[in-house]
Amino acid sequence: MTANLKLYHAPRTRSVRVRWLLEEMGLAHEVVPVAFDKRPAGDEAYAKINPMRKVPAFEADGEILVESLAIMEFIMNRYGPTDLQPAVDDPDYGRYLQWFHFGEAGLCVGVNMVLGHTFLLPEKARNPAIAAWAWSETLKGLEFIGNHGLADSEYLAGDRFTAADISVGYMLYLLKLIGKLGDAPENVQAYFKRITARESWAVASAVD
Ligand SMILES: N[C@@H](CCC(=O)N[C@@H](CS)C(=O)NCC(=O)O)C(=O)O
Repeated sequence: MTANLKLYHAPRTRSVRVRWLLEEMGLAHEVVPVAFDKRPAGDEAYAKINPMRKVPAFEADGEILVESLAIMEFIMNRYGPTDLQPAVDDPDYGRYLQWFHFGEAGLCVGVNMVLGHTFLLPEKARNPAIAAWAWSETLKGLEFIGNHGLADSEYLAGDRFTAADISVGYMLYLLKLIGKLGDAPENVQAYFKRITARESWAVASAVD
């Protein structure tokens, strides 16, 4: 029986990751728009889906999940197998897992603090020292990607596109949106162009 899959989505947010994965896997799904012009996201009805009123949320045959990377793992394990996720006995499994999580865990603190202290907080609440520290943490992450993740391969987990590229690729997209990707190492910028040349990206990143 076909699964009933719903992605609660707002353009430019982390739900882009899940949309990108669903497109890559060719899984039929419904996209439910969540208002993101004010915070928290969505309305009171959406609070029943995600009590934190953040995006993404995902519904699979009535079961609801939040956290973009957990949702991706759930989809790949339940509706795979897929080449987007190397198997545990694949030599690239370890590096895949590392970069998959690095996209959120490793990069999130720096990028979120840059966002907060450069754009999101009211001007009076922004702290230049925190913004500078957060940017240096973000640059450290970008250099790690450039010097290690992409040192000997076109993709983070080796010679093929995987969900690790979706995970990290979203953070690069966020940096691009705030005008900061131009400060990333050149091979990281070239990598971003490479992964966003895929057809699946055009659908995942659509803003209307
Ligand atoms: N770690 C979570 C982060 C979710 C998150 O913070 N989403 C942002 C959009 S990218 C959001 O909904 N922010 C609205 C808010 O914080 O009120 C994930 O990966 O899903």
